[in-house]
Amino acid sequence: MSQRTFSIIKPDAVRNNATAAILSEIDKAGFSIVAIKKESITKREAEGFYAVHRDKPFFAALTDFMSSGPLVLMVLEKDNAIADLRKLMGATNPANADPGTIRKKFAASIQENAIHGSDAEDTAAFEIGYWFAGYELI
Ligand code: 3AN
Repeated sequence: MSQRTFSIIKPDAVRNNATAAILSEIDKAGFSIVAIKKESITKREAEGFYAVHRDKPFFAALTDFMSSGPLVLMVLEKDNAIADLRKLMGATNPANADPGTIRKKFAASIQENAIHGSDAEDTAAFEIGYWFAGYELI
């Protein structure tokens, strides 16, 4: 069944001029782009987005990184979108990511790992609503 997920091309990948290459991987994997925007986000916006991680030791560094430069926010759609995007992304730590995955190809470290994808239906709904208004998703 057709499903939506939320994704970010993170500041490291945008800085490395990998945006178009990552969009091409997403396209080849059969996703359609429902909405897309390039933005610089504030530290406070990053903290709200990653609130589930607020007690983790990497929270301050992660939110500094996510607010360090422009990123690309996207809503993607296909059958089984949430699980399929996670597969295409590869493991959180690129050192453990399978060959051919986006993180294997484009990520440098567990923090600067090129792409975000929602991990479940409830988080996808929260994340889409956090960054996009209803009128942007028609
Ligand atoms: P994923 O992005 O694979 O769902 P999460 O949700 O566990 O991974 O972590 C969210 C983000 O936090 C990761 N994408 C990564 O940028 C960062 N992160 C996760 N674990 C670590 C860690 N041990 N050290 C530094 N940053 C981390």
